Amino acid sequence: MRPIDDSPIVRDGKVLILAMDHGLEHGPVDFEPVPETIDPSTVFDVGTHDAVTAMAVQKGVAEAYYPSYEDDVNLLMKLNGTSNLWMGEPDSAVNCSVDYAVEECGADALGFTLYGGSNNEIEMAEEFRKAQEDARKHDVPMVMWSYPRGQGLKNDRDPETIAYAARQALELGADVAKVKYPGSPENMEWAVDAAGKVKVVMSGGSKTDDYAFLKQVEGCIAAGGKGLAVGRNVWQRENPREILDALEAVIYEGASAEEALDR
Ligand code: FBP
Repeated sequence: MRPIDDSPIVRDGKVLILAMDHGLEHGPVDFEPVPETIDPSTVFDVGTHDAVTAMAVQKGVAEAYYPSYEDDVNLLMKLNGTSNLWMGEPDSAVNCSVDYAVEECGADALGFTLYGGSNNEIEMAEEFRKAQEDARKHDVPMVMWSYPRGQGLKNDRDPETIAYAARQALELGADVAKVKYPGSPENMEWAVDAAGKVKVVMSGGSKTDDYAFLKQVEGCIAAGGKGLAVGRNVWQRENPREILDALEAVIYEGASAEEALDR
């Protein structure tokens, strides 16, 4: 198995995934703040920034747009996903096979959502087992969107819950765990420890101001987190390249939020 640090989606041990699966997960409403982003090419253009190590998209977007970007962007194919129209207990349909993602679409990495704590967790974990083993056969890394949620869960950002989410990624064989930021560097450190050798990255979340966002990323890196998987906090900005410049400084150069904004 190729070490994760040798994967094209890793730069100096760190990862910055630009996610654009929101059209499926949330609907077109997420593109309204910057209407040009309704065109996936606009976001792929942003994904050519050096700070971005991979773009996470669903199969349909990959098929239609990635061929124009394969020289400049690494593809992280999201294998499952659900629309916001689904009103049942959290679940995520498997929309793409590993073989199709790697062999037909040229994926450099794979992504899979697990809703731990959902009544559908058992089926989702079984689906993940197949995807993870297929990923190993192709020697491509697997990123788990590890998002506990569902009937039994009161607070999906509780530090213990986030640490459990990070640990689930290790136990089930992911290479990278994408978790919600649990509120402080200390809490993040517990999640990082729980994940062992798995790289823990924080989820971007809804758009906040530059300083608040960069401060969280700084806290994540200080806690041993390995980067970020972000969507709205980048492409809902009028100048997404500016925030990527700042993220590059914080994630790869260890700059503080203040230093990154002063540059
Ligand atoms: P954001 O940085 O915009 O939160 O995107 C990260 C992400 O995980 C996307 O891949 C996904 O579409 C979205 O968040 C799901 O968010 P949630 O399930 O919390 O609504």
